[in-house]
Amino acid sequence: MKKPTQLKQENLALLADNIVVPTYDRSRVKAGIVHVGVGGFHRSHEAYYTDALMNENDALEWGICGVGLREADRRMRDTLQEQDFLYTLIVKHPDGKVESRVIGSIVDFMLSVDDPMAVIDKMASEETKIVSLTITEGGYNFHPATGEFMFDNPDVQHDLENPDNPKLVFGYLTAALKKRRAAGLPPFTVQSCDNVQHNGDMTKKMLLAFAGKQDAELAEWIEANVCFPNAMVDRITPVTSPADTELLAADFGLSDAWPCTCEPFCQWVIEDHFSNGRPAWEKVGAQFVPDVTPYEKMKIRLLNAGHSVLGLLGSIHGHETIDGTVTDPLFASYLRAFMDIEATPVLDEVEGIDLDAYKDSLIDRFGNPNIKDSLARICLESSAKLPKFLIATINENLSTGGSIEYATLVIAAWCFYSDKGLSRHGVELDIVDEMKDELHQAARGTEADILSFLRLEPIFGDLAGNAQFAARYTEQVKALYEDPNIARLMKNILAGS
Ligand code: CS2
Repeated sequence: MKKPTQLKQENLALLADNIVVPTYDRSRVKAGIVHVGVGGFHRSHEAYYTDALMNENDALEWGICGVGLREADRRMRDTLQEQDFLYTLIVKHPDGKVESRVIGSIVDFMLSVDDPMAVIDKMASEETKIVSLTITEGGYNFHPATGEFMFDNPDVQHDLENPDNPKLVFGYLTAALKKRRAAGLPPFTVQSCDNVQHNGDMTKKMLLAFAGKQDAELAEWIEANVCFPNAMVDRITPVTSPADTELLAADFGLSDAWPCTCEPFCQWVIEDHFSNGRPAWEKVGAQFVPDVTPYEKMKIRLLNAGHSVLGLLGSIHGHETIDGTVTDPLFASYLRAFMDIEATPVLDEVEGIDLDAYKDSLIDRFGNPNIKDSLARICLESSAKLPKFLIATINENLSTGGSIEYATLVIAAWCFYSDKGLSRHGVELDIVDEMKDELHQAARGTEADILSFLRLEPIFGDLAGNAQFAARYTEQVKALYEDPNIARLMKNILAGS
């Protein structure tokens, strides 16, 4: 095999014809966007849309400066820096077709752990018009059950005491907005791209809580002047595997140390509400709407919850990937029944969207055999995800008298998973969760107190006190602990409805 070409700006012209490359002059790109949290999701989504826009229109003022707030972001920064901030997006179709395009919209990357003031100054500079975020559900620091900002987080205490050297995003946004205000500059838009319902409103609420503790007047100014558009973002993006790097080298003659793989489907629905201008993302497929609520609820309660249903039940059964799980007919039927019987009745109507077609499309997307999305990725940080993805649906069904069977088994499975950390075959599961220890402790108490897991109030609120839920949960947990044959329990539920 010919030695693959190293991904670098100077080599773009040498790349094979089967790779799409940026056609704009990257040396003229200005970073109008500062993005916090450059992971797979940002690279397959916002950075992709922005690159497409720059390729088609001359929108060169909308380049992206990546920011990493954690030491763990160093590897991404170093890798991208080595490649002139270029990377390859590998789009894998269900029929085996693979499209590769080099994305050029990221033009810089800063690590706050190296120089916090430099990041604050960058956000505060006139060139910056938008600060966008993919900081994961847990990054918003809201109490899962009450939705309030958690001031008892030690990092928050640190940030309140060290406004020039913060750790969390709210410290950075506050310091940068303060500088802009003092300099007479218009504020930037704060644009969340995470799977949090009303992600803009939530970001605003959290930022105002934090900023208000530091400077009440500044908080008032933020409230009156900064826009926080809500948005629904969607593209399945598995963790990059060594096979992706090898595929690029073998089939495209390209050496990229950290490409990004994703499905062909891509959707971004945004409320058109910006403080300081925005890219014309609608020219490359984004939808601007007055109210994103019905779209985001539909996505979070069907796609993300559906992932968690497959992730937790599938892990115990011994499946490893989403496609492997959803092509198992029992899991596909269970997922569909969960979506139809429990999730759909508590959704709002989405004008112009056929929910049945949407659910069919989800099953197809999950089944894409070339997207090897691991159940470990899906179950990652379940404590930050399930309250909004699944527990909200349970609570709504409890209050309307709807079915709770399907979702309750997922909670019972989560207890077993957190307690034992094993599949039904005794294979160890790779659990990554900020609350892993608390989850494990609570789940371990199950044999002595069957509702022990549910007593994790920040996650479950007062579900343990709901007699109907507690009764169903008790039966399912007992059955699962007696025999972790999750398929048998799933079949029983399906047979009962
Ligand atoms: C997944 C999401 O990890 C999860 O919770 O459901 O990462 C999902 O793949 C994306 O939201 C798709 O848009």
